[in-house]
Amino acid sequence: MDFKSEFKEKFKKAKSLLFFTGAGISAESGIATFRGKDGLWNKLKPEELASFSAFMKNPDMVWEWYQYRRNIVEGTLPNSGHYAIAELEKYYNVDVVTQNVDNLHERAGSTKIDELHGSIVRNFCVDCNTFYNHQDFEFDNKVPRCKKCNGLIRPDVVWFGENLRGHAFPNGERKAKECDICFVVGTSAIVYPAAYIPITAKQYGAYIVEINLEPTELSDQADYSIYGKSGEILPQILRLVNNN
Ligand code: BV8
Ligand code: ZN
Repeated sequence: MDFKSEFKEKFKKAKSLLFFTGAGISAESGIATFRGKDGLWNKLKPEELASFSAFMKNPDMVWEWYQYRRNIVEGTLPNSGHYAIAELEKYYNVDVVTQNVDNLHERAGSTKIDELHGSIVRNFCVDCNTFYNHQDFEFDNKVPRCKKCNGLIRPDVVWFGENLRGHAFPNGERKAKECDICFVVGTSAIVYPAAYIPITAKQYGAYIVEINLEPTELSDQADYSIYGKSGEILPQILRLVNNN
């Protein structure tokens, strides 16, 4: 693939890269996206599953949906897009700010990751906040109870209507202000406040490169939109380093 010379110039001079990723970067690993044609949410509305009220109304149903997704995630591997981002750490300061909860960036070897929407591999008790991982007990399709207080255990993901937890979002904003190039990979860029990340990067002078199959809400903010599969495009961007 021949990239436009303006991008090649910026890429050569850059010191700090930010990768803002969404479900599309994991599509080639076999994990369905949310809003695509076979999207996870086509069948059910997000509010029916990814919200605290849905969980409290029907904990077993929401737990079972996450178990289903956990099993898919456990059966998949990072793809060449995740690995290319991890490999770029050898040549640049690379930060990953992801909306994904599938842990694939970490499994591909990226070392600086902010998970804006949490992670499907962690769980915690809604009453006493005790954390539980897979190793702690055998998960089945019924919502588990906390060993300490018998409270309901939920996945450590951010649901609709919930504030983002921890330092992920402030960290992501700080990195957006400092990066030279912000790659926006595989996201429809409609979920907020996550979608503010590339907008902040743009406001602070970063060069915005969108990698997606099609135009998105963010496309008019992008300096360069590269259409295609991220699993094919990112390794070609990595190869630019060796040609520099
Ligand atoms: C909150 C975790 C404060 C659970 C998810 C403005 C400001 C603040 C809030 C809002 C606002 N406007 C609206 C809101 C409310 C809401 C929101 O954003 N709603 C949207 C739908 C309009 N936001 C919230 O509720 C957030 N909390 O704001 O707190 C607050 C508090 C109280 C009351 C009000 C506000 C919390 C949002 C977090 C929700 N949790 N996930 C779980 O995963 O189960 S969101 C979910 O969507 C996932 O995290 C996912 O990552 C995220 C974004 O989706 P994408 O990753 O972009 O995936 P999608 O399928 O949409 O797109 C995939 C893309 O990839 C496509 O473009 C496709 O073309 C492309 N693609 C496919 N294959 C490939 C590819 N590209 C390249 N290569 C390929 N091979
Ligand atoms: Zn508890």
